[in-house]
Amino acid sequence: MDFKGKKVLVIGMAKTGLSVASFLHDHGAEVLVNDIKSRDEVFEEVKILESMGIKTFTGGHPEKLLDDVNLVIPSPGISLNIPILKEAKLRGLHIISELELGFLFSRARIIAVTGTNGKTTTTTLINEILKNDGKETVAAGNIGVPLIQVAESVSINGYIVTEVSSFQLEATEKFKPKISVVLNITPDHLNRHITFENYVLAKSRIFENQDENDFTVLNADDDIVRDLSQKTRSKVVFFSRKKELDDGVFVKNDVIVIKDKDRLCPVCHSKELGIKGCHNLENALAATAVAWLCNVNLNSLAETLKEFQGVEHRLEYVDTVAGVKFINDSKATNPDAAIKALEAVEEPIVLIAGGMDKGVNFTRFAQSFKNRVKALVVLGETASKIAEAARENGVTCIKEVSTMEDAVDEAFKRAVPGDCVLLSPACASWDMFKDFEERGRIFKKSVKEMGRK
Ligand code: UMA
Repeated sequence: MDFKGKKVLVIGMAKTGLSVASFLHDHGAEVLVNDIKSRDEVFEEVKILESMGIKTFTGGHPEKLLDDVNLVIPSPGISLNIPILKEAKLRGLHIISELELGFLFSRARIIAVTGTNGKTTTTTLINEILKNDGKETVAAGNIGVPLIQVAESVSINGYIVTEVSSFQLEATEKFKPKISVVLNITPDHLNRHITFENYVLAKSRIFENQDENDFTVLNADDDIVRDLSQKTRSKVVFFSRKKELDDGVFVKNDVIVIKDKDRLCPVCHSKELGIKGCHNLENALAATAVAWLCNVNLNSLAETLKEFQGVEHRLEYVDTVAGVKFINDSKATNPDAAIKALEAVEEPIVLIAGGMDKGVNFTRFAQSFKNRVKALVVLGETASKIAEAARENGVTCIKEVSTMEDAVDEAFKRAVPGDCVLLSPACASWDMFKDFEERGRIFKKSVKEMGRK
């Protein structure tokens, strides 16, 4: 792609928009960055862009911005159905995601990881495994570092382990990872994709362009993911936590094994994994499958699987105050992720949940409270929805609050030594916080301050 003399409209002025704009500007394009927020709200971003000589337009998405434009790159958080993007489609303009742009400029082998839950943990773990085996590798994508930011920096012999979301996959064309991974698919982001089928279709785009020289790693225990094997042209490698496979990665007598035709290679004991819980075992199995495809030394792989302790905001231990353990699982932005957290915690739980309403149902979430959640503190747009589902499932101790600081105080009041206060919201954070990282940081700060008191 030659950008000299080309006019590009970048929509969204946050992480993605800033990276894309600066990349395209450096490659000779005339760039205009547009955001729905007012100039005051994106003051810092405007300052950065204008200091580079990049034009900005804030406070709306007027269609006149499309005039003379050659390419449109919306940020992942922006629906392709907003009027300006519908108009761009009508005008036949080229619309691609940042993921596509990053792919087009990468020379390295791309390992792409998607799924409703576990993406960030698995992406980070694969990157650690490859790094500890002496390979050139970088983690990027939905994890928080736009692919375009690292695309040109990794050599043809290296790897870019990319976390990809359904949002990013919606506007891809040629995106073709060497290895794609689909961990699990359960309902999420239905406010954007409208139906579960659309969500599955968006996820399936991860292997759309792969061929028989590429690999797709799939979870054999997830019916929807397993059936995707019929839709990919690449070689499928299954992993399973529940059953032995003819070929692939699974658990036999509590040992993680790789089965390659008649050869059975033990990797390490599943209880030795640094990350805990059934969902994390699945993440480790997926990472093992990728390591196998990348010819990682088995001793080095086992060492990393044992050492890796997980990532911030995912079942992250914060502190123990007066015998009460606090765990930050702010990344649980959907019910399924929060259910997995509830399963992983062994102590009686005082749960803090609630956040932005994405249109999902909380019945299954509330059913999973049985024998686990002794008290519930709710906040955010979904507070009463979750409280109602919990009441219908026999939870009587429920408190509604309006700040995270109050949530921590009220949860602590309802806990006794030996309990665990778990922040696992089951919802996105954008109703009250900038992102799930900010929500997790405020939770941790409140816990520390309460501990000091
Ligand atoms: N905006 C508009 N018009 C709109 C909507 C939004 O102009 O109609 C503007 C907002 O005002 C804001 C900007 O768009 O200024 C935000 O864009 P964005 O939401 O794409 O945010 P980025 O900071 O660019 O972050 C994105 C991903 N965000 C989303 O997909 C929502 C980040 O994933 C990702 O880390 C980052 O790119 C780098 O790749 C976050 C996420 O929550 C972690 N992802 C979802 C998830 O994991 O469930 C998919």
